[in-house]
Amino acid sequence: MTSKSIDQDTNTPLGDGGKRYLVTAALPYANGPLHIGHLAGCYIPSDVYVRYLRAQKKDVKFVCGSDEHGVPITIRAMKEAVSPQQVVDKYHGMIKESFEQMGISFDIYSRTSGKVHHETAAAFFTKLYNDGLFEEKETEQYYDEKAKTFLADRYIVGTCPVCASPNAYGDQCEKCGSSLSPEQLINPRSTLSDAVPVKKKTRHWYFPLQNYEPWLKQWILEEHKEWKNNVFGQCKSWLDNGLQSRAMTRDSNWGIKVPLPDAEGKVLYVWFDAPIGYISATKELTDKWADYWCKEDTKLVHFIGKDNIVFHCIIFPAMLKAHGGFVLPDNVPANEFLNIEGDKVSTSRNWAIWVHEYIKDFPGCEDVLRYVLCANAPETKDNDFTWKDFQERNNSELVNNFGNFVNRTWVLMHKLCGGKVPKLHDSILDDTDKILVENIQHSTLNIQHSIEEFKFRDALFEVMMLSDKGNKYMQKKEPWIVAKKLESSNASPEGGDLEGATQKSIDNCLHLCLQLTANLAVLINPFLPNTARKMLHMMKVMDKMLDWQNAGKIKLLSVGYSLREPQLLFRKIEDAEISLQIEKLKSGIMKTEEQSQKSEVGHQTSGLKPQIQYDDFAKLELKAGTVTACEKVEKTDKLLKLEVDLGTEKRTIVSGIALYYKPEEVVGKQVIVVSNLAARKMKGIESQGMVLTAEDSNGKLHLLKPENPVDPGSNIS
Ligand code: B3M
Ligand code: ZN
Repeated sequence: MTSKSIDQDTNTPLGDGGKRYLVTAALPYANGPLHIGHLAGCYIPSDVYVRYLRAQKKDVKFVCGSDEHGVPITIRAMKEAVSPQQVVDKYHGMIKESFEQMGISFDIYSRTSGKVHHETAAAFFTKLYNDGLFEEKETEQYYDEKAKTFLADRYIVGTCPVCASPNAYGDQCEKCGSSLSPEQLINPRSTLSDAVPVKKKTRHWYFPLQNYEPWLKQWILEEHKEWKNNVFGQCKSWLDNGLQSRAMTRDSNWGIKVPLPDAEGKVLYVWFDAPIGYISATKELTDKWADYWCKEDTKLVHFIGKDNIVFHCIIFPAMLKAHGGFVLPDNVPANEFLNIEGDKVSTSRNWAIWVHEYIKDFPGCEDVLRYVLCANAPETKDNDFTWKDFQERNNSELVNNFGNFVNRTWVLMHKLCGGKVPKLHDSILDDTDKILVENIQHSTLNIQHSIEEFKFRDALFEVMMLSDKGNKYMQKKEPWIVAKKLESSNASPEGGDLEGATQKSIDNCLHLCLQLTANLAVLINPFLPNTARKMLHMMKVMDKMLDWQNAGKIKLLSVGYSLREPQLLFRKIEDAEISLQIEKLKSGIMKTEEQSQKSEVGHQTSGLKPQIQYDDFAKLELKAGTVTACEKVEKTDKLLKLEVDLGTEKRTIVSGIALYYKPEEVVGKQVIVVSNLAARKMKGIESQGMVLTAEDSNGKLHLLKPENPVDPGSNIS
């Protein structure tokens, strides 16, 4: 093989006629910090793809931003007892910073509370409205009469009909995972006011998805058979089940106001406005936004998690089609979910690894996380992240394979070749050398094909295989042994020929290892950009070397060029660091379990209660009372019926303490009564108030009483 044939161009273009690309990554809700499940789901893959396209010199824009509307935000605001605006301001900033630190290279990270977005989304709605594409319908929905507001499913809690957890939401029970509708909850209550919700009529604008069904079937099931199996499969099942009208507005005061005259208190449905956020972000990014959204030769790619498939493959495309004038997604490569240590990520249970904490705990190891999340990405099925696997991959794959190859090459080049790129002696290239060169070219093609097919795990694996081949090549060539031989032959009088041949073979080995290192920098760059930069520094070359067209070439470093000292690319991660992380994960979840137990004391409902003002507390009337009679409520295990003397009156109160007290134990005790609580029927008995209890760590309830006896009816404050 001659050096000319070695250096042939192995890069096929993307085969897309030089299209322009618009790549989007799902807009994360600004209701909490970023966790590694987010990164694995769509931000690492989209970033790898975009970095690859940029290295291919493609015209590409990469847009994202915070999703700042909808119920997730208002719920968080309630939890933190602040306004929705404060919530989004806080988390937008945190999320943006985490993305930057992880090297997610958006061209713009916008937010849906921005002016451009409000205008864009409202105009989109108006266009569909003016074209007569919405159906206006009146339906009955749950309403909180105290808080004077309609309730989204998430705002309703009650007892789960499946597992009897007292804190199930109107759409899902987080304890047993059942998905529910508010009608199924036993004793439903509003999380806003604790009121029992009532059904009330409300008017909304519905988008008739069924009208787009034939077109969607043709477009997805016939024209996009190449979409990933998980994505195609979900679309098919939605389409097979038949589509229905979907409300595109909600009753709320947080969101984008419905741009119609008589629509007070109505906002756009968050899943109507959020995807339009991709358009608004592009508008903010460039005056040429319409090139990316309206010109047919744009390739629009949405990276998302699997729970967003229907919105990106069915609803948003139908909206775009209805509006007209926009391109449709070319592909929607959705990932499945990443579990942690065998368990589903749950932010409410704090079973999550937060990106900002990782960055603090492992400074300078951002690429390691990128590596592990990509090497173990949930591309075709849910996958598990474990700290042990993280350590193992770092130590054996990054440190011992990739890092080791680069380091060895550098150390030996300094030792045996005077710190300069040695010559390549074509005349003595042997099969081992030629195979290495072929491997570089072959891997390059495999890597680019895998990336273009959104198979980032395979692509990264191929890069690692190539550096492994480098290690094996070096091991076979053993330039350090050759050098020893050379040294000893120098001492012998007839060493002449041997000397020439061996120095040449050392040169060839290190020349090829250096060219391989340069290739590895190009190939690893989309995945581990910081590592690629470090390698550039060691090679004293410019960013331009990372252009994809250089991949597969073996003349990237010129003969005689002097290179810097080696710099370690990765460090070993110790057992102690890993144990610490595992402990941290487990103690995080323990803390939240303790907190939620505490919040259940006194039969609190949800642990979601916002802070209250003194005036709220003052609405409660609490009195001391004395129990004068008590009996079990028939046909229940848990309830006792108490007669309580409140001084001026007697009350009947039903209390759930039968498992802990015999009726005769209660008679004569002083108790604390919520005396202005609306009466409630329990098992046919009207309960006229509530007695307060404390729950111990075994879940046992203890009646509360004044420290010393007081007159019945005494005020408690
Ligand atoms: N914020 C949902 C999510 O984070 C949503 C994505 C919007 S993309 C337009 O799962
Ligand atoms: Zn349940």
